[in-house]
Amino acid sequence: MKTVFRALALSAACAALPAAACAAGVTVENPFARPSLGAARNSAAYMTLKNTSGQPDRLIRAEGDVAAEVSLHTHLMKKMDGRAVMRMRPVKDMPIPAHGETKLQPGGLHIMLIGVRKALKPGDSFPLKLIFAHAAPVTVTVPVKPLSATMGMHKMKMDGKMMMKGKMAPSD
Ligand SMILES: [Cu+2]
Repeated sequence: MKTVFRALALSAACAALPAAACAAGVTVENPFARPSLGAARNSAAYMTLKNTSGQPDRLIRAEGDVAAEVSLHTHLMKKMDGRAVMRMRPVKDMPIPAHGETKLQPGGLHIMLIGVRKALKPGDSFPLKLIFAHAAPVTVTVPVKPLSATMGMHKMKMDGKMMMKGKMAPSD
């Protein structure tokens, strides 16, 4: 099931903006988050960002009341004691190519939710506001999916490419 959210504020804002800015647009497909686990109270949100315009754009911030801290993160593989270990780190922004897309997915780019205000369970949902360098802000409703559904891609990717050297660290 795919859900498409469109940038709504564009037409209203267009009158006041140069033509190039009016053309800017990002749509969000298939947003989802994983449940928060145990006492850690952390979660992560994933989605596909599609740039419908002819100019590159960037996701520069995400905002929401769902967690004490909402930040842009990526995963990196690091070697520790000869083993490959997943580590997260914040990123300044997430580039979205002109007429292209950027996928936020388990094991890669994600919107980190640190300190969720209440435990997130499958079936819950919450709003998240996405702020872009050019396109109008988009607020999406993010459903929480079961861990098995959100880890599926992660596992496949890891098994295929990166599991040769041993254990994964717990990753958010
Ligand atoms: Cu993270």
